[in-house]
Formats: sequence, C-alpha cells, structure tokens
Amino acid sequence: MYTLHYSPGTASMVIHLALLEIGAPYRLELVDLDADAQHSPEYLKLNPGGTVPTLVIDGRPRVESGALLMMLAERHPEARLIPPPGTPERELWQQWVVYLSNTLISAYRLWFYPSELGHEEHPPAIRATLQRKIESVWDRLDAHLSAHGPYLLGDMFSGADLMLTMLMRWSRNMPRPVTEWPALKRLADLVRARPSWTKLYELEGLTEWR
Ligand SMILES: N[C@@H](CCC(=O)N[C@@H](CS)C(=O)NCC(=O)O)C(=O)O
Repeated sequence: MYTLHYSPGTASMVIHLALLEIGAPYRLELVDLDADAQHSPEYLKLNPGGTVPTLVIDGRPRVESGALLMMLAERHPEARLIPPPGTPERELWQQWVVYLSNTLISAYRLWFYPSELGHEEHPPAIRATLQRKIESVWDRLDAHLSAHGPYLLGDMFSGADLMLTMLMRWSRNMPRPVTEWPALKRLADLVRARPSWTKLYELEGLTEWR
C-alpha cells in the first residue's frame, strides 16, 4: 500500500501520475503548502527536507521525485514505465530521469524560490540566468526528441515522459513557455492525451495547461 503526501501540480505530480498509470491502490494526503504544513513537526519526521512529494511504501517514508519514480517503476514492471533491466533502453531511461532531476528540478527550485539565493525577488540578472539555464535544457531535449522522438525513448512511452511533462507544465507562466519548442510540445500533447493526465486533473483539481 502506498500513501502519497502531495500538493496539487507540484513535484508530487509525477508520482501521482505513475500511481495512476500503474493502477496500484494508494492513499492521498494533502500537504497544504500555503499553510506551511510541509514544515510541521509531523511532516518533517517523514521528510526532513520539508518538501513534497513523500511516498510511504509499506510504512517506509521515501523522498525525491526522480528516485520515487524509479522505485515505483521497478516495483511494477508490468506497467512498463521503465524498460527491462539490462537493456540499453533502461540505461537511457536512467540517464534522462537523473538529467531531469539534476537540471530542471534544481533550476526550477531556484526560479520559484528566490529566498534560496537570499532574495525576496530575483534581481533581473539572476532571473535571466535561470531562465537561460532552463531554456538550454529545452534546447537539448528538443534536439533529442526531433531526432529520436516522439518520446524520450523513441517510440516507447515511459515514466520519464511523465516527469518531463510535469516539468514542462511548470514553464507555462515563464517568458518562453516550453510549448514554443515543437518536439517538446508534441511529447506534451501525447502525454496530456493519456487517461492518467485527465484523471490527475480531476483528482488534484487542476485546470491550467490541460
Ligand atoms: N528535489 C525534490 C524537490 C521537491 C520540491 O522542491 N518540492 C516543492 C514543490 S514542487 C516543495 O515541496 N515546496 C515547498 C517548500 O519548499 O517549502 C524532489 O524532486 O522531490
């Protein structure tokens, strides 16, 4: 049994999508970020970083969206969210999930939380640098997908595409939303057409970037 501590539209989204794709039973626990519930003593016991997601797997709290995606995908191979062990495709899957985590998740963190760099609001030069950093990832991924798409692993949809689409969604109010990159937009359109995406919008009460 899984319990997902989540907040709508945040980094917990990829894990919620993975659970829906898998069809495993799970319970949702809302972490009210506006009420700072992520810093409550009870929640910090589960996740000392004070962030979402936390996934409790058979009583064990686990954190980090990329790692949680790997855990779920490996525990449910029949859902085909990850290629079989020992294949070249598996190597590529691991490469992309770690790449997304290292580049986009960390750059977005700074983009959305200026206080982490000591500012209430980013000075224009820092804002521009972070924007460039995020856009350089879109450039690289778009080039990869134009040559080898439509998914990160070519013709095979996988959990890595769920993670990428969640991250693309976060750019919707940025100066250049990711939908300006054609191969990325094509991937997002494919993922947004999946029943798991529709279901997640319903369950999390999301409306934007449907
Ligand atoms: N590296 C973490 C980042 C998680 C993260 O930054 N989550 C944000 C929401 S997208 C959060 O919990 N923010 C609340 C806070 O930091 O106070 C992961 O990938 O799980």
